[in-house]
Amino acid sequence: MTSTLYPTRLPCGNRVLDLARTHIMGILNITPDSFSDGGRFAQRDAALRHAEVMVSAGATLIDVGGESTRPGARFVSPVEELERVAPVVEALSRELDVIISVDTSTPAVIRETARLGAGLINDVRSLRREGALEAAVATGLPVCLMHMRGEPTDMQDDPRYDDLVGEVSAFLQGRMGECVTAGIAREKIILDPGFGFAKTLDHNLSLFKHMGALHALGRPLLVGVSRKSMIGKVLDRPVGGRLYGGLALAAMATIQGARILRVHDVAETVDVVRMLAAVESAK
Ligand code: 7PJ
Repeated sequence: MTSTLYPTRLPCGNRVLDLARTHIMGILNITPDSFSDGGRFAQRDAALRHAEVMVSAGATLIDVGGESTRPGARFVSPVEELERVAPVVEALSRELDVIISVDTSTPAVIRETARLGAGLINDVRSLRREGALEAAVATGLPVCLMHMRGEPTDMQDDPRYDDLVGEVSAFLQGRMGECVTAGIAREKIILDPGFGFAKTLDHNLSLFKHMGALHALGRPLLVGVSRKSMIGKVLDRPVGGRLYGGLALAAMATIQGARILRVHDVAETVDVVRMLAAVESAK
């Protein structure tokens, strides 16, 4: 697993993430229309219990999301998104020893969840929504910037690249520059290739194979492929049958130096990462 070119201690609100090793981020969807949880964790208490299970299984981060970014998902108003996410962030912050990441592009959600104890802002739109960058700066929290083109509604309309890895890298470099100019320290930025976002199957596979090139940007990588269609397409499996494919990708991402794996299946992925770490640290 690659050595780091950056400081390994990342303060996330009142907790610290140690970037010397690979961490598991458990996905907590509070979205009635989310494609793999089907809204089962819509209620705050159910969400809290699900988060507790993920933390016991070894998740060091919980990613709370109130807006589905699946292609064709319904628009969620900022008020509705905040009503879904805020009670959960507040409860997690009170009850669990975990870094709370908030999967949002919405300025009001960024500001309010930071106040309630969030430790990381995870935005699939890389803070490009009006007011989002200013809101993120105001929180002082670290941010995860992800590559995507267009919006979830149109991102899968025939995406094309002349130089996939170069374009993803240039995009992330550009967003990182905007963030630094706006007042977010470079040391607070995490980068994500954005698997499944404005990419065909071939794009996803190629980007996965070459993700190591993104280390040249000098920041930790987050990888999210859990249960995604790139697994479904290769293996011809429905969402419920993508675990082993996802674990193979989790192992490969870890070996390529990814520092955060965003997953639904926490216990299984923790075993993968621990096993790799044991071999890695052997004589
Ligand atoms: C990602 C995400 C991802 C980051 C989603 C899904 C779609 N955030 N939010 N990276 N994917 N940073 O989980 O299938 O890949 S929502």
